[in-house]
Amino acid sequence: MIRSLTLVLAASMSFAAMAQADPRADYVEFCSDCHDANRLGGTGPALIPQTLKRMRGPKVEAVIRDGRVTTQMPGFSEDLSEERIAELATYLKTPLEAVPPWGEEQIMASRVMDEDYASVDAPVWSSDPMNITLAVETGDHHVSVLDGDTFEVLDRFATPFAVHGGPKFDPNGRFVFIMSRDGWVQKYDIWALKQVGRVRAGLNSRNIAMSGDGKWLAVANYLPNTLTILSTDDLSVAEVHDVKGKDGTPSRVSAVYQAPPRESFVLALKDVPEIWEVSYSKHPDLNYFAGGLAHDWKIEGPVPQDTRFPIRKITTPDYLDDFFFDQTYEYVMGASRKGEDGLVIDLVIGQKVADLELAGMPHLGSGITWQHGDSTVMATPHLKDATISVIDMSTWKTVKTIPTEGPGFFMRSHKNSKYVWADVFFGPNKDVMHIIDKETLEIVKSMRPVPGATVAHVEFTKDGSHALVSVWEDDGEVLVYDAETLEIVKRLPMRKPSGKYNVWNKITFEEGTSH
Ligand code: DHE
Repeated sequence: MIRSLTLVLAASMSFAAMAQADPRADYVEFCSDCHDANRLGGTGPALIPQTLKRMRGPKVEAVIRDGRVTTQMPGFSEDLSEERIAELATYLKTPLEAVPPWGEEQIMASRVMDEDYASVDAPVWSSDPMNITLAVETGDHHVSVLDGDTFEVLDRFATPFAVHGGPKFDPNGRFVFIMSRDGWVQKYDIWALKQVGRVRAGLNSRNIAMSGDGKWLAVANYLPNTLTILSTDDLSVAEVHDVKGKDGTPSRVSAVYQAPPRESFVLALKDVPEIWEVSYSKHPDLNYFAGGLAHDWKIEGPVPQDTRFPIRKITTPDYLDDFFFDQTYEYVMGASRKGEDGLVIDLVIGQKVADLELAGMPHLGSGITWQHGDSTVMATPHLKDATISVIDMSTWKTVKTIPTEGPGFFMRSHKNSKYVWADVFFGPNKDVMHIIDKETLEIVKSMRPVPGATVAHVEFTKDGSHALVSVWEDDGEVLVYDAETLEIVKRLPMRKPSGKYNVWNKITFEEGTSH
């Protein structure tokens, strides 16, 4: 009798424990209202490994337990035991069993154009339109619009959750497009200081690129494996390309860049050793091509005249995740996946033309160029190595390896400045900003403006007279430096400011800025 009672009790206890840790049921009960039944995001962000594995600061368990300050995410410590929280976190980090279709129909259904937006004939402010600078504040998902002369904040608007990569301006510098990791693209009118609309171009996206003519915005997606091309006018879908390598292997798109002289977008692919070039040239027989070569454009479908965006697929000797272009956009420098070296592809002939000595996982996307003696040099930080590589772009040889106080993320300069600014993003010296002399290629100063705080990413004003530096903390600030004396002249409090983007430097492809 006692034995059978014990068995019944044990069985019911283990049943209770199992019932307690049913993460799918917990997800439906506690998360799905805000994060969507499919975990793809609603008023809250998508809860999928692609997003969560990058989560810095508090771990997923801690956010479920305690919530997130300054957001609408509450804590669930009173509803869920530690065990259930841990199981729920594991469930959220599990890949989706199936990715729902996200093609033209779904993208168009997500589009919201603001009804209260009205176009204006001139800016509603009196600042220099070419010296406007945007500061992305990732702490509470806002962008501050700064007057680049007075550093007055003209507007502060909400962005989609978790903006990544540089916002892209149209060629007139009036409209700006901002992308979030959940694939939302926001269009904002700087003249009117108003959002124009939003559309979800992908489910998990990497970055965006603006066509040289300002008509198209390309969105690189991880989920699904697509490249979405939007009309910049009304955010409508122009085309969604399924991305599959020459042998049919589907691939995520690591990044998309614009190559204005070639009238094309260039894509870095994650899962196939190929570079893609997607033309937005309207030439009727597609014969126009900067290098005069059109024979290997792959036209999908039988009618070239109707194919707005023909694709050219170039096989590469290695997987290339990250790119840097020379000023002519003929040569693309790529970092190899192994992080041991790199190579140069000539886009005209579609062939590798040089190897690069680039150990330490270079972050080529933040590379910059400047004139050094008779040649142009390109400098890139490394994500895994406390060095900056300086490469001569005529010989592709590394002319200098500059030791730093830790691996860095971003670099910036300006043609009117004699210095390059390079952060130390990782490690104990993340509060250091190095100042490098562009002529001697030596570090001439290492600044620690806020000891212990991450100090990263620099942008210059239009004339290069001031440099804006992020104190990349929740209670952070943007420090405005006199770029000559290296003294702080103004401090602008901000919520975890990340990148800053000056209209003029971006639309003119200023040599000291990464594109
Ligand atoms: Fe970025 C730009 C890739 C992690 C902040 N980042 C870019 C670009 C690429 C890229 C390809 C250039 C796109 C553009 O601007 O159009 N970033 C990657 C990664 O592969 C990596 C290492 C890992 C990942 O999960 O994506 C990565 N990036 C980060 C971060 O952790 C950062 C520091 C914080 C964040 O917000 O996610 C970060 N990345 C940025 C910023 C830019 C950027 C601020 C724009 C720099 C600029 O000046 O243009």
